[in-house]
Parts: sequence; structure tokens; C-alpha cells
Amino acid sequence: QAKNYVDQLHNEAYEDLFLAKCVTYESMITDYGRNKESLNGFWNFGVDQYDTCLRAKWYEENYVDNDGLRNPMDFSFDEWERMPIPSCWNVQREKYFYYEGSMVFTRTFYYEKHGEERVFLKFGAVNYDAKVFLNKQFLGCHKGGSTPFYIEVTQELKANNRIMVVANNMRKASNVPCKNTDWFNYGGIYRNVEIIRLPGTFIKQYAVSLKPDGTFSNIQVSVEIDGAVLDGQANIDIPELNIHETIQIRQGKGQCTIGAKPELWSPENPKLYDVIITYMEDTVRERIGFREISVQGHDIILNGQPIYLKGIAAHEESVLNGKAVTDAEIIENFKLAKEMNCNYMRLAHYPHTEQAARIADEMGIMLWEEIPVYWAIEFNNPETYRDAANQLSELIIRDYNRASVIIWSVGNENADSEERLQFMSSLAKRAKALDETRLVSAACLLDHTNHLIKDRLAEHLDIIGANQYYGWYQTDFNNLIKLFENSKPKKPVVITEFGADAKAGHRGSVDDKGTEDCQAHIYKKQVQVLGQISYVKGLSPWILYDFRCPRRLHPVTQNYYNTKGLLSEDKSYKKPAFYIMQQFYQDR
Ligand code: GCB
Repeated sequence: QAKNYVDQLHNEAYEDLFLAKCVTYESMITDYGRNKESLNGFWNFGVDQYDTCLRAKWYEENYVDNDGLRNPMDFSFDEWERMPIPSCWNVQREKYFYYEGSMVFTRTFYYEKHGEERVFLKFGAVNYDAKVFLNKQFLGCHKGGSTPFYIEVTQELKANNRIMVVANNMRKASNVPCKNTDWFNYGGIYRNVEIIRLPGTFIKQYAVSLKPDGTFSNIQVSVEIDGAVLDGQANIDIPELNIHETIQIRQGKGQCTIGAKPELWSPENPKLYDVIITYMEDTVRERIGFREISVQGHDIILNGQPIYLKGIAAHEESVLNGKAVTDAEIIENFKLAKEMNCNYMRLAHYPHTEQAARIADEMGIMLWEEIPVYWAIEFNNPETYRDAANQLSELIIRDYNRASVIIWSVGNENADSEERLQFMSSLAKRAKALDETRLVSAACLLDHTNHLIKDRLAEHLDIIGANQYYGWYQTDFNNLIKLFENSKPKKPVVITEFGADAKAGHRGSVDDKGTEDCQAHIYKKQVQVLGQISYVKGLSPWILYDFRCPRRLHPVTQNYYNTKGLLSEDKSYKKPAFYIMQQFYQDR
């Protein structure tokens, strides 16, 4: 044991022990519509730059090895400072603004059994990896900074409990995203931590959607059960549609198709139905919308009608809360998009909180959701692929029942190579295999030498997402016109990004980069061209509001902000380009 202790302290492989036990999409529970208890609130924390907690097993608290080497010497959990969870440490304390590394979070809580037989912990998101301990036991690790994970704690719970999470936001070349992105690397447990109490046998997952057969008259349901009783009958009720159906469950799985004529969900009519599923003593209840999205030639079709995606791109961030955005902030974003006459939003470049899709379901905004396969991912690294595929699976399982989500994006601006094609086409296939009710896309890089929409990945996508910055990075604007003359895409194209920096309130001539005037000028020229291209079926200009970014060092126009927003970073001020998009969408 002494040897182990020394090994842990002095051996750089200490982390492998934890990474070997990673929690994946396979342990996810569809928990919307379940009663949950919150473990949010104030947690004690310690900045652990050298990972001493993991190396010296602080989580075992009174660990004493054979040589008498003893802990605790270097910590006192309950005397540590406290910060609220969920939150990003960068905005909780100024001194941690740029901190990247491990932070140890801990709190205690009481637990009494109230008839449940199984108990799970849910973490909405921890950036980037999380190692979770309960009562001195290591329970599991999770990789991926924006998707939820679930850990069963039935055996480990006691009357008095200590939970500990080591959250590490270190950027790594092999991670998804890799070291270099164009957004701020917030750290922390920045979404809810919850306890879920369940019966011994329970409904683990369920998926309810309109069957994409073009008839709008079949609802398909699949249910997965976990526990001892894996054969039986589940029931689904949709009272408003007079649906009361039985689903046969065999070996934990069951599905059925039900004839029905639901009122269809759309941005104009975001109709949701109460859906209730039961199996033995377990009941889940949630609100679900029914819609069909498809492509036909160059058209994107919603519920049988061609649509134009009047969109805007957004990051998940606020000046005050970092990535730990509140419902009020999400609602504010959608309201601003609606004020701009949008029916659609691109949630770039990583999975935003599940609250976003829930609120979009209610408010009637179609969504593009994405995983952070961004720029120079290690496309030849199988471990990186596993991580990306896991994040994609977690996102799809999490939001499958959200009618607002119409597109899964497998990445953004990745240079074409054999490895990248293999990596991203496999992700696209995986998205299709997990979900036949949505479209698959990616924000592709264009060929800016020959001014061509050209990407071998396009063959594997339903919609070609195209980022272009003519008038800004591609300085000669006339090449945008050439691009469309040269290109003959066989699928609908959505312009996933275009834009220009403009510091709010900074004025000058249309040629003065970084002014509102220059940004507005570029927007005017862009929409004039884009509006005439028949196969361009939507836009999501970059971006709704300015965001923090360590790559943006221009002292006058940026100051560590990417200022391509149509609003200032606190959303209090609309730049002139906002009104250009508002007008363009109104006229369409
Ligand atoms: C892009 C990226 C986005 C950046 C943007 C920019 O192409 O997709 O993440 O923020 O350009 O401002 O350069």
C-alpha cells in the first residue's frame, strides 16, 4: 500500500486509474418530467493545480498507509471557501478568471430512504472532465464538457454523505474540442447537480416522435427498462389525443406505432402534448411536440412545407454567469431572436444546456445543435473519436424528445483530410442511426482559393452548412458572387456563419474595420447576395451578441471579446446590423 501511495504521488500515470472508469451515454436516464432533488447551492472548493487530491487520495479523508504517511495534512474540506453550484469559477472570483486545471468541489448532504430502491446522481455538465467520489469511494469519471452524465449511488449512500467532484478544464490536444477554439474556456460544475430516486425497475429511456413517413399520422414510441423485471407491459397515454396504448416489453425493450393526427409543432404553432408513460410503479410525464423535418432537392421541408431558416448563431454565455446561463437569459436570447424575426437558432459550437431546447419547444424556435468537433481535432486518434461519438450520443439521447431540435451538427470548420472524412462521416452515420427524425449537417469550410462550396463530407450530410466571411477575412467581397456562380451543390445550403467585428458604439467609415458602420455595410452586401441564391435555404449570421475570447487582442475593437455580435456583450445595445437582419427576415 505504501508503494501505491508513493506511486500515486510520483507517477504521472495517477490519472489513468480514474480515466479507466468513464461514464458514457449508456448510463443515461431520460429524466425530463421526473421529480428530482437538487444538490445545487454552496459547495466548498479548493484550487488543486497539481492534482494532489487525486494523487494523495484526499477523497479517502483519513487515509493512512503502512509507513504512517497520513492524510489529511493538506486540506480541511469544510473550512474551504465556498462558491455556488452551478457556476463557472472564472466569474465567481477574479483571481480564477484564467485558471485552467483541477478544482476540488465538495459538500455534505443527508439522505433518508423514502420508498425508492435505486438512486442516481445527475450532473448537467462539468467542464471538461469530472471525477466523482461519494463517501470516500471513486464512482466514475466523465469526459466532455457540455453533456450530462448519470451515476448510480444506491450502494454508497448513507445517512450523512460527502460528495466530492474534481473538475478539470485543462485544454488538451486530444480533447473535443482541442486546445484552440474561438471561445472562452470556462471551468466548473456549471449545470445542475441532482438526485433521482427511482423504483427497483424503472423507465430508463423513452423516445416519442412523429414517424417520419410523410403521413403525419403515426406516433412512434420506444421504451427501455432497467431493473429486475424486464418483461411486462408499459403504457403510454396522450390524453388530449385520446391515446391509451400498451407497449409489450421484452428483455427490457419495447416499441410501438400509434395511429394519431396530432396538431403539428411549428414555430408559428409550438403545440406540445402531455405524454405519460408508466411501467410497474414508475411513471414519467412530459410535454412533447410532433413535427416532421426532411429535405427534398434543394428544399428543407417542415411538416410538408418548404421553409427558410431565418436564424442567428449563439454561444452559451453571459457576462455575469459565464456558461452557467439562467432560464431568464435563455428566454431573453430567444426573445431577441424573435424580435429579429428569426424562426431558428444555431446553438454553436457545443451542446448548450437542455433548458435551451425545452424553452425553444415552448417558444417556437427551431434549433441546430452541435458537438465541439471544432477546427483541428485529432482526427487520427481513436480515443478522440470515442469521446466525440460519446458526446454526440449523449446530446441526441438528451434532446431526442424536443421537437424544436431539427438538425444535429457533427462539427465546425475542419480542414478536409482522409482522417477527418472518416471521423466525421462516421459521426454523421451515428447520428442517423440514433435518430431518423432529424437532419444531419456540419458547418463546412469552403474552398476559398477557387471560391467553391466543396467538401467531401457533404455527401454524408442532409444540409451543407457553409461558413464564409466575404467582406471580412475573405477581403474581396466580389468573390462571394463568384463562389455562387462556381458552385452547384446538390443539397440545400445553410450559411452557418458570416459577419464582421464591430465594437458597440464605435463609428467610422464603412472601410474602418471594427466599426458598426463597416459591419453594417458587410451585412447589407451579404444579404443582398444571399437572398438571391435559390439553394441557400437559411442563414445564421455570426453571432447574436459579443462573447469573451482569449484570442481577440485588438485593444480598440475587441479587448478579449469577439465583437461580431449584433448586440453588445451584455445585450443592452443593438448594433445597426441587427436591424438589417430584422428587415431582411421580415421581407422574406
Ligand atoms: C469562425 C468560427 C467561429 C469564430 C468566427 C470568427 O469561422 O466558426 O467560432 O468565432 O469564425 O469570429 O472568426
